[in-house]
Amino acid sequence: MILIKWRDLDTLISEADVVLEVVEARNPIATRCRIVENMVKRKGKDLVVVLNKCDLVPMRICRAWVEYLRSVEGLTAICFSSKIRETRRDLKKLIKSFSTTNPTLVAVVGYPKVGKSSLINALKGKNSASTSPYPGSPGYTKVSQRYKIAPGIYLIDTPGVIPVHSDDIELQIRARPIEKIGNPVILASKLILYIIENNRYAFKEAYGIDSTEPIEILESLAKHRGWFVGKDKELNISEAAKAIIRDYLRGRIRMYIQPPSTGAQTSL
Ligand SMILES: Nc1nc2c(ncn2[C@@H]2O[C@H](COP(=O)(O)OP(=O)(O)OP(=O)(O)O)[C@@H](O)[C@H]2O)c(=O)[nH]1
Ligand SMILES: [Mg+2]
Repeated sequence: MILIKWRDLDTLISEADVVLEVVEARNPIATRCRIVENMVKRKGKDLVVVLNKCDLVPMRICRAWVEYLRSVEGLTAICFSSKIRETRRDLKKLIKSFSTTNPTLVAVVGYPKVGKSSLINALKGKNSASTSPYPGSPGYTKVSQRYKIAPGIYLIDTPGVIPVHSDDIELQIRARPIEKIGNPVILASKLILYIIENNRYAFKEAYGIDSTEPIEILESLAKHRGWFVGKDKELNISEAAKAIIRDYLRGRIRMYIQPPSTGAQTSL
């Protein structure tokens, strides 16, 4: 799977006038990339944190995140969803307010699968940049490319960035194609616990499984879907593990992190 090279990112940020850092509204802190933010700051460029996929989160939560990032970190942030017209209009307006040169180059950066290319398509009003649901699945972004979204305003789509030192769960599920994950059961078990910590009923809502035990959940899903392996027809929990990682990435398992000011439930 091709990711953006640090050298290319450095050049891109140097050339850009504004940088949009796309993060998941479901989990903004764990999907932001501080190395990129520091590069942007060092180069004196404008940074906008886009809390994307806000359709997967109650609007009040997304707004509270915007307020948290503004008041605690002094960052400009905005709620966005390629599915909500009002947010498309707001983001376009914000980008235009930063546009002091002609042309204005806006770099769109972030972890794999946070929705960078989808955002560009939504602002362009046309499916020009290719997109895909899972890391490295056909259609993911392999090279940086410019897209004109308004007269004199160009958004630059980029391949995903992965920080070197981090073993965060949000990163681990995005760092490689799902079929290449070495031990999907271990990774999915960690993901399940993380999801349950933030939404006790997530697996009941998604699959009707009333358990909080990772292995029980995996077994139950495999049984329900009829996934068995070997001549002994053992439950194929490895397949169930991959399905859960895919479903989380696709937003089919409801989970979001609360911003600290509204009563944090998790380590931020
Ligand atoms: N619910 C929801 N899903 C979204 C939104 N934006 C993007 N997605 C989904 O997120 C997945 C990833 O979207 P992409 O636009 O390919 O993400 P990307 O950041 O460009 O990914 P890479 O090019 O691999 O780095 C796709 O399945 C999109 O349909 C959104 O606003 N809401
Ligand atoms: Mg892309």
